[in-house]
Amino acid sequence: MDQKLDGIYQEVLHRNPGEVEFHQAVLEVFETLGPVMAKYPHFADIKIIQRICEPERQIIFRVPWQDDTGEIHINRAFRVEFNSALGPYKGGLRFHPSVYLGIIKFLGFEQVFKNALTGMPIGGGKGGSDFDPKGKSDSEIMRFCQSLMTELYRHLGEHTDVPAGDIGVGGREIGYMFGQYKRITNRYESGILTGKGLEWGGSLVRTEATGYGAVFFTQEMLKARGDSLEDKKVVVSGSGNVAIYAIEKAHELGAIVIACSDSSGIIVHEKGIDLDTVKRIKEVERRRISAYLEFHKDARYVEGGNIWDIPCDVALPCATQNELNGKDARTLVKNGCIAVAEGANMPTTPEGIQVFQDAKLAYGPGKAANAGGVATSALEMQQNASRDSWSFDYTQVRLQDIMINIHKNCFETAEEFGSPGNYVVGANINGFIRVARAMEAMGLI
Ligand code: NDP
Ligand code: 2IT
Repeated sequence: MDQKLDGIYQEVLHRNPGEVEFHQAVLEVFETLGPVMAKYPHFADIKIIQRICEPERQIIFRVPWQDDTGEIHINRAFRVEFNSALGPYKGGLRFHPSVYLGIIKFLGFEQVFKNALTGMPIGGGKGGSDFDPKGKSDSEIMRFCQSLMTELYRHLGEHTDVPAGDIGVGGREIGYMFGQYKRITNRYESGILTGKGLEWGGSLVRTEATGYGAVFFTQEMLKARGDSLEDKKVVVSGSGNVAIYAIEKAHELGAIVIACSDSSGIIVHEKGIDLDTVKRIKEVERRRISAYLEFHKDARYVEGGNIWDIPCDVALPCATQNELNGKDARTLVKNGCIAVAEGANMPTTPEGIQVFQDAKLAYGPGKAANAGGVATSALEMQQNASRDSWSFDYTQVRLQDIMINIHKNCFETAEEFGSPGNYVVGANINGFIRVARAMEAMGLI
């Protein structure tokens, strides 16, 4: 790594002790910024990198709530408003017991560059709570969301900070939070959250956008190599929002998805995952993926299995951070995998990324490959601002155009900076330069 960058990285480690995921996300970006420092030395003079690594604002608050038996619980919630050089803070809320400041900061940091890559007027932020939604009743989820919003509302605004969903936060939770915001403020401000229901300010295609976008990005990577998704065997980790719609689009484009998973185990169905079954189990009944066997006797369930052991042409990690390590990457390469696109945020460990790059397979990092979700959130904000709602087809075409553009920008930036075919370099540098230029123009902020 460039010596100046290494010094800044040491400072980041010192200022943010114990936040290992944040360190990992920063290091991955720094490892690609050398050529930028050489080309634009004045960015170092005005300390753009140090500023980008320090969130503009970090909010941590208590969320007390009562379960159905009347017992009181206390959770901790976060909103890290990372960078607003390009627009209001934008990024999801995650409810998962593993959430702590280091996770939210890694996600917020990634979000800054991802949002810049979309070319849309959105800054970067992220939030969430260590609340575990698993096994909770609807009323418990509602009371938790209401309690969280009772503090969060004062930090939001269509021109200030606009959250959305992430792990454990979908349409149901966004509804409860929007209702509480409206009640507290006595204002119907559609623009303060995205991922809303279609009847009350949501956008068509937002639910599908991250998964669809990741597959559009895969299609572009394959196209650049004279290939396509037609008849490709695909493996998708997870079975949540991103995974489900990645499976849907992959099937639409002629691929066959043979496996998906949740944190308990994996389902392998060689004749193709039946998506209606997955939607029913996950979106309606909120059960474990093992229930798939009740509907398809010819499928296989492996409790605690490793999905990356299943031979495939294309792998789409759509579950969580660091779910694919160096050993998994070597297995995929050995089994003939030609493309990996990250629907999840930072799912591949640094060692895994190195294996993919050494093997020269098409590897699309999350910042680029999963940007379709937040981009469609920005389309929802546009519709809200103009009190309009667009058709499914029109919105999907906008999403696809955005993904084609992100791919093109990453591809060309990688070539310009001497690493052809390296989408990590392309995404990091392209996103970084957009944010850095805006910060430079705005003076010392
Ligand atoms: P969901 O909560 O809908 O689904 C998450 C899925 O990942 C579930 O199947 C879950 O299984 C699995 N999972 C979560 N944690 C683990 C773990 N520790 N080990 C194994 N599996 C796990 O979330 P999303 O689909 O929305 O998010 C998935 C990923 O995509 C995340 O990385 C998120 O940050 C990223 N992302 C999401 C966007 C969005 O628009 N929703 C946009 C861009 C990125 P289980 O139910 O067993 O926990
Ligand atoms: O990681 C992400 O990009 C998201 N969870 C979606 C953020 C958003 O504001 O739509």
